[in-house]
Amino acid sequence: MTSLKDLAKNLRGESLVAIICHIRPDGDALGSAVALKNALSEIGVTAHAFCDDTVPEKFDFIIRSEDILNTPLKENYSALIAVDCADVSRLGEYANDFLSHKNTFNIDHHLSNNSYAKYNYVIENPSNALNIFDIIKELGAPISVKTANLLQMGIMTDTGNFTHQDVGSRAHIVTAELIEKGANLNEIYFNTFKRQTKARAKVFGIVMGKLRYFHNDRLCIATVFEKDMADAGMHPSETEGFVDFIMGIDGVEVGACVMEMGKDKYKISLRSKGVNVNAVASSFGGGGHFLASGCQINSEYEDVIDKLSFAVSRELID
Ligand SMILES: [Mn+2]
Repeated sequence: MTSLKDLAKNLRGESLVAIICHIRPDGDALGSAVALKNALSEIGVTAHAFCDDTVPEKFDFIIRSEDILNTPLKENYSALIAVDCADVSRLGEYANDFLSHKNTFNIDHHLSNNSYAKYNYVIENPSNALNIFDIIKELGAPISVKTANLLQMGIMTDTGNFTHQDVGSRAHIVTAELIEKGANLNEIYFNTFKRQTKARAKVFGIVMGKLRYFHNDRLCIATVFEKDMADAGMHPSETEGFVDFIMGIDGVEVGACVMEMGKDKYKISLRSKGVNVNAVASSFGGGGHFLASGCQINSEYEDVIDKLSFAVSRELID
């Protein structure tokens, strides 16, 4: 692996670079890419940032259309830099550009990263923005208010606003410094965690008013019907967070959000406090992680609920 010193030295020697973040970009991917772009520009390295996807609307308080491009790489870049990508396929259409370029950098924080670049700087951290912070420091580039906010957004979104189990003191120490540089935690939290459309608020009320409980409340199922989404004008992607909400209910060990995706087609998101929901999802051809997974069941609604309830009951430990 490349040391922080060598990485900074190499970056400083570049003239025109392209920074690429992953598809389905989150706050850490966007914050890492644009913060590094700004910092490199400050020390005379021209940088452009790319993503092979559209930037979700909720980031429009900080990410402008010129910050992240979604165009083919036309210029003759001296280096390509992947940020927040555990695997080269996460670059989407840019993966081929990356693999055929001779001078590539991989800056990431995922344990599963498979070192796919010429220079790999992979440090396990709760957020890649913490790695970008170290690199900016090593480059000796100034941290503007905007850069401070971008890095702070990466830290807050990847740590679940400092609540994930892997969050140590470092995220807080760096945050203290970013606050001194002008980071506005209140604005970032509001835009990335709280803000929602009126349509989502409406559907949320309908869904939470009709929760179903099974096995002495240990399983709670929320159902989002197509008609409710259509009536309110809510996009299906806005159901993100529904299943997390029900995990806060007393007694609930497994939460399921059942989303209607067409006639007799249901997409299911599962969360758990200790029960193996990967096994539940796998029994329907899906999968994921032990405590968070997903699957699809194609059947009539009540049959879907029966099948799901039975599959969960097999994993519940007394
Ligand atoms: Mn990340």
